[in-house]
Amino acid sequence: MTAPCPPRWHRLLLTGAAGALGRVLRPRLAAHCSVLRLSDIAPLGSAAPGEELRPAALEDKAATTALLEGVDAALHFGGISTEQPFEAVLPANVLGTFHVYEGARLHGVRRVVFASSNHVTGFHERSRTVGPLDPPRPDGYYGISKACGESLAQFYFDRWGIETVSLRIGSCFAEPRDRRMLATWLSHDDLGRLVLAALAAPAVGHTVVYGVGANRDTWWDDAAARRIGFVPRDGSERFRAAVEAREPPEDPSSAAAQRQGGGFVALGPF
Ligand code: NAI
Ligand code: 15L
Repeated sequence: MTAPCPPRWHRLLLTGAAGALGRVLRPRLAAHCSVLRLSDIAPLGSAAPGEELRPAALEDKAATTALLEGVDAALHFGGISTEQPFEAVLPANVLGTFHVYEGARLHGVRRVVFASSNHVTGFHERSRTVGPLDPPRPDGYYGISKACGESLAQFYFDRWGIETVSLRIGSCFAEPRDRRMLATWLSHDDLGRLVLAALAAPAVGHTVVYGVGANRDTWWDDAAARRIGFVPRDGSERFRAAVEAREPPEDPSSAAAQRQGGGFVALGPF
């Protein structure tokens, strides 16, 4: 009988662990670390063997910086995940991400995987293929907050040598929910593979990658994702017939249909 491989990391931190993607990652990370430290402001359930529950609000600097003590790497998935007034987004996403990086600096953590978003570039036209080197064109306050998070990641690498892979995740759901998501969808299993690649890739500095599946149509350059070793296995095509039967065609004259961010580009004012 082959002995199981020892886990690659001793302790990993996952913020946003009670959220949709946190719940996807929690079981997928278990085999890869001896201790999985889980944090959120929402209830985390009970700890499984090898799990540490550490509730914290990202706005709370002392509590959030303390989360980083003794961890090998942090997966920062906590925060506001939808378009909301800037007054709501700013403390959770900008101050909160600053606190995660300060914790990394104070406690010598060398690697962060940051859940950024495709909404950093959501105002680009769908007719373009956009890559990490193209200018950000956030499609709202949420996208602006993720662009700030990426700037924090770049600064903490340039100033302190803390490496980050910023994941501009497309639409990570069990299935694509609308016609736009046929191009932006990322399966839960591919998210797990992407996060493990981002943790393990050597010498990433600050690397920005789009997190998108093997979909027929795409608006994003996937070369950087391939460079960190991520190759998606799931594509949206098997859902196309059902999505197109269920969802009316987008109005081609609308901004939402023309821009990559979809409906986010037309939300507000709040
Ligand atoms: P979610 O909203 O389900 O989970 C976010 C979690 O963060 C929640 O459990 C919430 O309680 C926690 N949180 C919110 N404010 C907080 C605060 N002030 N302090 C501590 N915890 C706080 O979102 P989801 O879908 O799980 O997304 C996870 C991350 O991935 C988010 O950062 C989101 O912006 C990003 N993302 C998700 C995409 C998706 O398709 N699900 C696409 C692109 C990015
Ligand atoms: C995101 O950034 C959101 O967190 C998620 O809920 C989806 O709206 C996704 O983008 C998307 O663009 O579909």
